Parts: sequence; structure tokens; C-alpha cells
Amino acid sequence: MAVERTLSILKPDATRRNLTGKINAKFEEKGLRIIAQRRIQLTKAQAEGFYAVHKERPFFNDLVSFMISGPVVVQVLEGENAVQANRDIMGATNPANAEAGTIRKEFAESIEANSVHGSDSLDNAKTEIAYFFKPEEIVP
Ligand code: RTP
Ligand code: MG
Repeated sequence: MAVERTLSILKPDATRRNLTGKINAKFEEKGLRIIAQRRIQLTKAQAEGFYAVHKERPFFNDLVSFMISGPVVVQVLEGENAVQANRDIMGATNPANAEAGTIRKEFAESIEANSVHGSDSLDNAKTEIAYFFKPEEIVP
């Protein structure tokens, strides 16, 4: 296994309910290290750009509205096999299908307000990390 980096976002439903510490504890307990982190208010253009791969999907407009409905925390997680490790910690997109102990099972409100984003491949992780962070903001 290789040490990887992945882009994580704590979504507006998580910041609104003051859950950032509880969610970060899940990452740290499983051996992922938060090597960059910033709380921001996404602009509509930023959210549309980030989710551009989903622009033809029926949920795109709702997703963008949700992602700008409050602050988010963008972060870089580092660790062994970090991309898949983080997906496992997050759980299924729909909390109804998420396994016990996952972030989404424990905290998500709905398939849309599902508390966290995580990159789904190493290639996408590199693109998504560069979308939010300059190299000097990442401190391993
Ligand atoms: P993410 O990208 O946020 O890590 O989540 P994911 O890979 O598990 O899910 P994806 O298919 O990439 O969808 C991106 C986000 O769009 C919202 N969504 N809403 N209303 C719906 O049917 C629906 N489906 C997806 C969720 O916020 C999902 O995380
Ligand atoms: Mg996705």
C-alpha cells in the first residue's frame, strides 16, 4: 500500500450542526492525518466548478445550492491508501445504505446533505486538492 492524499470536504449540514470535530476524530482514529484544512464559504461558481462532472445530473442544481448554503471545511487527508480508506470511513452516498460506524450512517441527514465529500480516485484527488490548496498550504 502507498501513502496517498485525498480531498475531503465537511459539507454545510456538518458545519451547521457543529460536527467538524466529531468527523475529524473519525479520520484521525482510522490513521488519516489532516495535513491541510480551511473553513470557507463556497461561491456558486466555485461549487459549480468543483462538481462540473455532475452538471448533466438531475440533482446538480440542488447540490450546488446545498453546497453554498453555509460554510464548508476543505481539507487534505494523508495516509496509507487514503482515497479508498476515506471512502470507507465516509460510507455509502445514501445514509440509508451506509454501514454502521461510518460518518454518513452516524451523521448524514439525507442522500444530499450527507456531511462529507471524498475524492473517488487518486487522479481526481490530485485535481481536487489543487482546486482548493496551493502546495505551500499543505503541511505533512
Ligand atoms: P461525494 O462526491 O460528495 O464524495 O459523494 P459521492 O461520491 O458518494 O456521490 P456522487 O455520486 O459523487 O454525488 C455527489 C453528491 O451529490 C449529492 N447527491 N444527491 N439527490 C440525489 O439523488 C443525489 N445524489 C447525489 C450528494 O451530496 C453526493 O454526495
Ligand atoms: Mg463523488
